[in-house]
Amino acid sequence: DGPSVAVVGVTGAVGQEFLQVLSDRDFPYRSIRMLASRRSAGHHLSFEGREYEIEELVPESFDGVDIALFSAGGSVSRDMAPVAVQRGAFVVDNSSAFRMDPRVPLVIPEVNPDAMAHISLRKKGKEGAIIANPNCSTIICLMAATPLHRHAKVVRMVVSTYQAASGAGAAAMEELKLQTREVLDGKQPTCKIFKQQYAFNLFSHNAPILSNGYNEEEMKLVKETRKIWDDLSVKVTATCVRVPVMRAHAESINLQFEKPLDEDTARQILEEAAGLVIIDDRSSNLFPTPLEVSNKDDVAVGRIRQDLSQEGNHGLDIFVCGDQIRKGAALNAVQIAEKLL
Ligand code: 11C
Repeated sequence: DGPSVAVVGVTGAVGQEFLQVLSDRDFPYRSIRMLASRRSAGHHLSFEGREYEIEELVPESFDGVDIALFSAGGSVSRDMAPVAVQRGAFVVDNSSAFRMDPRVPLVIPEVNPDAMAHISLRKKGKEGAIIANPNCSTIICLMAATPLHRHAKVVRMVVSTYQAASGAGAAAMEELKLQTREVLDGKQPTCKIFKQQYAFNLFSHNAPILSNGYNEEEMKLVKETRKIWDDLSVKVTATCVRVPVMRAHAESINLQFEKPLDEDTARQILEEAAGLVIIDDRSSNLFPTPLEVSNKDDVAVGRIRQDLSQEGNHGLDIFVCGDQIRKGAALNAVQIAEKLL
């Protein structure tokens, strides 16, 4: 008899993936509540051979719930996660609402599990707690950068992302499909989610631009990396781009290290790291692709090479791909929930 679980935002792309991952990993739940907005309430869905009615998310939804997996956007999290905690639930929150709150651990289980070591179902009092899931770009980046950082200490990291439609939700994925058909049929593409043509194009990430010229997605990479590595001195800069790919992000990462690190040692470190797969076949020019990692748990790493612009083996370039909905969101959250057990 495992914990009682609630999935908040069950009709969304990540909500649906929560269910898939819970099932794939045989997560030992006692009961499960399917929660969404009023619009979806009353609809039915089947999961692991049972029919469930989707319930409207209200404060009482959390009575008796041990673990609530949230992916219904920042404002729902801001409103309802504290309510869930007050009613005794541990919230694993996929939104950005609490990530930078110093009281809230921001966790990638392969990277910084100790940040949530003090929180567990067995030690639960009357109130629960919030644990934040990092942004997908940060998770995918740090899965590969962290093992190298542990070895040679990253002093500066330059990230360029190629981000999939899924990061903007199920409606953006539908828009990409629709636009692709429309453009091939010679029609004007429908632009509802994004302001500009997405199919057969790419553009700077759609997150709001801040006064420093970075967009919010880029600043998440900067701030979340510092928090997860518990290192305020690490220098991070990023350029985030939306590309017409369905569900996996790619990232080019340039690393500068305090200590020398040669590419053979780096490859060996990455081969041994949990949650990574190496695709680095120079002779056939085969490296990670978003399609290769789609619907897979592992983040793929390739193009592992010395950065020739840095003296004395102090720099490396790598290219990573990871499924945005899975390791970038649902899988990471379920792994956090497993740690709570
Ligand atoms: C994207 N990472 O790929 C974004 C979406 O802070 O959880 C998720 C934003 C977040 O567009």
